[in-house]
Amino acid sequence: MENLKKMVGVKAAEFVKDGMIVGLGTGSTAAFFVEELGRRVAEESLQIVGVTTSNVTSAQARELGIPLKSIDEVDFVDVTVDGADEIDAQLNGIKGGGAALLMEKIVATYSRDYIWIVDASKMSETLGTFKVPVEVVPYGAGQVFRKFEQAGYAPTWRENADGSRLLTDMQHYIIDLHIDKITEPEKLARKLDLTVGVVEHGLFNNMVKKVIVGGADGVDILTK
Ligand code: ABF
Repeated sequence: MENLKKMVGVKAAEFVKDGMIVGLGTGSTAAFFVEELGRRVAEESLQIVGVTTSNVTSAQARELGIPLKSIDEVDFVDVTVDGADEIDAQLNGIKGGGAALLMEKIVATYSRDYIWIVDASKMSETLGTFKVPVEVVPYGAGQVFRKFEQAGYAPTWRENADGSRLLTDMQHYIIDLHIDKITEPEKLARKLDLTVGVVEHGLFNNMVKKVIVGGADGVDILTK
């Protein structure tokens, strides 16, 4: 599996040219992409500026000598490459398994090209195998949780290893929704967007432009 992740991470780096501003995603697959960029910065003097999507990615980029700017220090991002948790046949996706969905969606929003890199296990006909993370402000989060229970979304709190409630980089909670078949992800996204106290959610509908999938017989590039 690691070799598939490395394969798609290296493939995605081919879309990065000198002088680009690059959104650096989160997760183990995106880490291979960032590692490949670091190699090219060191060995080929690739000139880029990185915009990160989480504290974890920032730390990795700094270690690799990739110059970083915040999203507000650039006019736009040329290309963002990120992982995903589940992708359906329409290339809608669920992200946020790594609790970085808010910063990931912000950077993706200001990216001219937006690429997901996944191993083939992430591809589904319909979303729902993976939980839908919903980022909520702490004040009133209990009320939001109860609303989700009443809606039949089988919510659970995202927790740290010690059982305490996880706080995201932006100091919010995450409530994970367990909905078996999400046949209308845009309809669900609208409901979540209209729920007071919800900051953002892990449904990334109609956003990605390319999906690079690593499977047993090589790399596939799906385009939207
Ligand atoms: C991140 O990548 C998250 O949105 C998503 O949960 C994660 C997937 O990580 P991995 O590539 O390790 O499966 O962008």
